[in-house]
Amino acid sequence: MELEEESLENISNDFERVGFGPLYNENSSLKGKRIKFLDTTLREGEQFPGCYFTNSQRIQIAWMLDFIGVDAIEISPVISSNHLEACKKIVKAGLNATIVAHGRALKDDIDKALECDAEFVALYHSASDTQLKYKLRVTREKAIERTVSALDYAKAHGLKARITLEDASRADPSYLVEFAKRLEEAHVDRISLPDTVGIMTPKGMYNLVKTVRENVNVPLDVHCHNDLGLALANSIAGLEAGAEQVHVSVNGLGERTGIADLSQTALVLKLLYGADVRIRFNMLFELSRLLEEYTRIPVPKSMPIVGDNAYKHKAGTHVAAVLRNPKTYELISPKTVGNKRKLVFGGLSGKNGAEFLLKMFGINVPSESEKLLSGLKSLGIDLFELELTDEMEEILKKEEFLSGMEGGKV
Ligand code: HCA
Ligand code: CU
Repeated sequence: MELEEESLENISNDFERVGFGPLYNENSSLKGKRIKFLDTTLREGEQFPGCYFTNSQRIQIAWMLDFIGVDAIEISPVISSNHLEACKKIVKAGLNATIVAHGRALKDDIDKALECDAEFVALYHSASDTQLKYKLRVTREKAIERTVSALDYAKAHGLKARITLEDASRADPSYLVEFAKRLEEAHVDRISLPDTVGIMTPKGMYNLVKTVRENVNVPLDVHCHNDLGLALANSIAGLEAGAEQVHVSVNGLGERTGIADLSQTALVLKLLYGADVRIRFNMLFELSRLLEEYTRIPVPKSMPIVGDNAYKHKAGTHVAAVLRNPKTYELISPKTVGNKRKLVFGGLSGKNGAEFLLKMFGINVPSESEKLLSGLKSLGIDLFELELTDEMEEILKKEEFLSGMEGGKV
């Protein structure tokens, strides 16, 4: 029997999976709304300490991101001649995703984007007094003038332009609105509102985006840092307030503790909010591992969705339940995102797990499984783990495990 691949559509309509949970989730403005993804692994991601790429890796990553379905890929051509070369090659590759050349709101950086033939630039300029005073040593008015003149220069050269109001979350709201209005007058194409130091609560991020949204009619991006672990929640809140593009990176890579992770953002938006997310979910695991290999930065086992533990079951009661029907402890099938289901055997194993192990060796004697179980318990460690391949799950069904499954779907 063919094992069906579950789509996320099926899962959100699968009552056994979602149960009554959705009753508690308020109806969101994101339901059915198309959310755009800008992946900045090649720009923000490379700012993760220890992360750097070769140019062939950069190009390979861009191809993968494009295949996975992100709307925009951000890269900075201004960092080095290698980055410039990579940006040129990625623009030339003719991907579906828009290539966004990131740099400062300076003529020189815009010239680099032009040299790459990029169609879209993203120019950042600080908006908080702290950064204006200590980082740039400019007045508020000078900051607006500079940015508008960089924007004029970019537009005069036929570029589409996003302006990032860096450190937006710490900026004076009235100044932030004034800045955004001046950019709108100068025909900016998008404005990015970053929580640069990760100080927002979800409600705060909602209010920040809403404030700007109510004052300018320009598409907004959200870019949330994870310093306190709220990057994902804050990004979603910003989208609920009307931003329509979210910045993500693979494995959440980025400066310090990084930004919202691509897999988590995509899955939460699709599964929990019912948003229109055009990402190939079944490639997420592979993409995450590709980045782990290139960066040599390990993906934590506990990482949601793509982590090694995401679909691994250990306690005896859990293993027993999963062996009957994985829906008991899994909110999606690991296959949906390209990950694998695993079982741990050792000190926390139970009767069903021990029976299962022996059955695999053709031993179907209850007293033997009791011996095995007491052996495992006296060892008291996690002895080994087993990955449940499709073939193994077929065998399991013949052996009357997974008996709670309907239609062979796991
Ligand atoms: C940076 C700052 C930035 C910009 C975000 C953006 C931030 O490292 O250049 O361009 O949308 O977090 O403010 O990453
Ligand atoms: Cu950032």
